[in-house]
Amino acid sequence: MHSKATPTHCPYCALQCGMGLTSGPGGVEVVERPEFPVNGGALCGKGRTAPAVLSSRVRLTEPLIRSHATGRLEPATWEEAIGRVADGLSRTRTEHGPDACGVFGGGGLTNEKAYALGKFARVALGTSQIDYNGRFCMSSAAAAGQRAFGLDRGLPFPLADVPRTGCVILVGSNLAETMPPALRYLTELKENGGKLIVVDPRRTRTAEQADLHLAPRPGTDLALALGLLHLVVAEGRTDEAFIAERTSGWEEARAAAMAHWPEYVERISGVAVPQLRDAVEMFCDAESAMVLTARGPEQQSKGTDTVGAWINLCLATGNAGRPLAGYGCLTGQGNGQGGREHGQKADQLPGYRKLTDPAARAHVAGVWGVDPDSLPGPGRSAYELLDALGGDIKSLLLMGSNPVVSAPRAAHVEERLRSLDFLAVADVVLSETAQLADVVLPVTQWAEETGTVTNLEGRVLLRRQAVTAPDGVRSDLDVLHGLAARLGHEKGFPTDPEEIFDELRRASAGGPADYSGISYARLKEGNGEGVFWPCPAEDLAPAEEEEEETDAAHPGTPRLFLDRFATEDGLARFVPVVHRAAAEEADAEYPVLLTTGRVLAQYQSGAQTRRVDELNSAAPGPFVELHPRLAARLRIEEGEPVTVVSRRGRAVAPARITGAIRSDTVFMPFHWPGEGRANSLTNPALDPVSRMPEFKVCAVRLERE
Ligand SMILES: Nc1nc2c(c(=O)[nH]1)N[C@H]1C(S)=C(S)[C@@H](COP(=O)(O)OP(=O)(O)OC[C@H]3O[C@@H](n4cnc5c(=O)[nH]c(N)nc54)[C@H](O)[C@@H]3O)O[C@H]1N2
Ligand SMILES: Nc1nc2c(c(=O)[nH]1)N[C@H]1C(S)=C(S)[C@@H](COP(=O)(O)OP(=O)(O)OC[C@H]3O[C@@H](n4cnc5c(=O)[nH]c(N)nc54)[C@H](O)[C@@H]3O)O[C@H]1N2
Ligand code: SF4
Ligand SMILES: [Mo]
Repeated sequence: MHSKATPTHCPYCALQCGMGLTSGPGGVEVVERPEFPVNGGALCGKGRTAPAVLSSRVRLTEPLIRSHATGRLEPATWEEAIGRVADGLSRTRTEHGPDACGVFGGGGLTNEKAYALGKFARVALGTSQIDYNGRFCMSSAAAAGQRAFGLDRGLPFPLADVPRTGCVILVGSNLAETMPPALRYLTELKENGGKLIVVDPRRTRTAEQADLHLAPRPGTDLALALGLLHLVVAEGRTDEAFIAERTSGWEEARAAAMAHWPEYVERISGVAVPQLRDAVEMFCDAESAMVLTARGPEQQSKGTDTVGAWINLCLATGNAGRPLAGYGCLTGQGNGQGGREHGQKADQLPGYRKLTDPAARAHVAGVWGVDPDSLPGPGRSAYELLDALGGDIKSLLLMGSNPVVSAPRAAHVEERLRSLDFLAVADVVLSETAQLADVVLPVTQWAEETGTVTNLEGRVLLRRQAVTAPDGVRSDLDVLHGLAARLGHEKGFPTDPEEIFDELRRASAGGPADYSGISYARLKEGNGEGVFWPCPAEDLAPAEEEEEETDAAHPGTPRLFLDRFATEDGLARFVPVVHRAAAEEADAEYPVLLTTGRVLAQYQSGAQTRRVDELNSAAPGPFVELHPRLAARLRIEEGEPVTVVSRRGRAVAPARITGAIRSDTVFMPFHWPGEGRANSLTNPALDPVSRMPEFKVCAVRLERE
């Protein structure tokens, strides 16, 4: 790497690619950081162009307050803005009680911010009503991982293990577009003679790499996984020794799977029986194998059971709890992993502790210096919280999300946001959600501040400040500090990220996601390759002893479950699951299935990437991807605007006709607001366990403009 460059990490996805930043006359430049192991210097176009969003031309540089006189957002001082937010929240609290204040966070926030936000909600506001956008992301995989293994860490092994296994089933991940530098792990897998199976209703750039591509109807992965398990049993390819020694609950799970005959699964999923057999053969012939899931199977109203079925397949074949084998989830957002561990989730305290566990409450309350009984109980999940705005939630503080674009049934969510007594949004840019706010707080972003993030492997990384923020912006930590002070909490909300991290270490000590042995000093060591949690400290008592700690320190845990699973008895739990239909199926009125997802050059709600010229040229707007047969039947031509109608609303976007999608399904990316907003259509049907909305399947009809 360039000697003057600061080593840091990309602002966007969970791969958290290492990059270097230099500041020169031409502005901030990205240089390669080949020594960082996860991406080895490679970056996608989003990461390469990320400095464009640092520019004052596209971002917020002063607080805004909605004027009573004009109804418009007008520039204000920080003093006024923080005062207005504190007043808005306190008024709600006085008039309607603390639970009338809502807080909504994001999986892109650093560990320090996520921790401070959770503490702010529970201690400074005293509200139970906090959740975050990660609920829309990997919550089903997290719930299934907890249920089966007793612990949720997206990948229980480093990505570097992937090329060394024998077979990978990649379910509903388009990582060639969503984590391009990670594609090299699959390329190496194939070079090493390993097999790749991709399960996706579309023949994506990722699916093109596969030895076998299974293209199920959206929403039928549960049947598919059960059908594969049925065949594994029928063909005598279970690993009985592993099942006996390392698992519990097999008889019930086996019986449930046996009801899923291959022919029945073919009828439900559209995947032909010979393909099911080929998949089982590839998977079972391999000495070791992995199943990796992403949003395809997870963002369903049965996502938890679906991931559970894929885990059962791993367990039944002995592909878990040993090297180069296992189930993993490819988490999505920059701090998607850490963001779900430290307390911005409705039911959770730092260190992945449960809010309902008396011992956890006592421990964290001790660190926070409050009475355990003063901590509220669990609140609502993300969609339920958004749906309650204007009902019993009257004010909302939102940090790190843009639900006007990204929430399911977005027109309804937008209407709920508008119905609030008071909305405050902290953001880098004037997002579609910030545009609705009473107060907008302009904050610093990635390269302008230091903080830790935990990537999809469970690797805790230090993302360092590399440039100075423009005048007029403050960090999210400053915002929380200022608000807490006005709400009567002068202490407990420091602005220095390292100070917060040291508190987080203590709060997480002894919990499932134990960070107590990790320090900023340690994260700076070597190539900055980070430390995998859990990483307990031998003795954390004097928190300042980091320097000397290094020698005897716990090495961190790159690979989980090798000796035992994290359940009470150490055994992995099979869960008996059976197929069920999507919340909405195609019918005469809405005969086509809609699925949604991403394109390479845009990120999420697009709030950041839609402000980068190069990315807009590559991906200028929404589209409706449909098969030539469907297009011919409806007489839709390439590029022609198509109206897509669901029970929630309508959206219009140009047709993109391709043989790479099933003919009963259309696909829309969700990165844009306005008339092409995919989330005007999506179904907020929730998974009963994870409360994940069904982004990946709903019923629609297409109309020509
Ligand atoms: N370019 C880009 N990269 C990103 C992001 C981004 O917005 N843009 N976001 C980041 C985040 S937060 C996340 S969560 C990840 C998401 O990463 P991915 O999960 O890879 O992304 P998606 O495009 O949402 O969905 C993946 C695939 O699921 C398929 N799919 C749809 N329905 C089904 C189904 O019913 N079953 C199966 N098996 N597959 C289905 C879609 O066709 C799609 O190809 O990406 C991260 N990286
Ligand atoms: N139809 C459909 N909808 C989906 C999905 C799908 O597949 N299909 N996927 C879902 C998934 S997986 C996800 S993760 C969500 C994501 O959807 P969103 O939650 O909307 O995600 P972002 O667009 O990343 O929003 C982050 C916001 O925070 C701002 N921001 C960035 N950094 C900071 C910071 O440090 N502090 C503060 N205060 N703000 C910051 C950004 O500018 C942006 O406005 O979308 C979900 N919605
Ligand atoms: S793959 Fe993800 S982390 Fe890497 S450069 Fe692209 S957006 Fe950034
Ligand atoms: Mo996500």
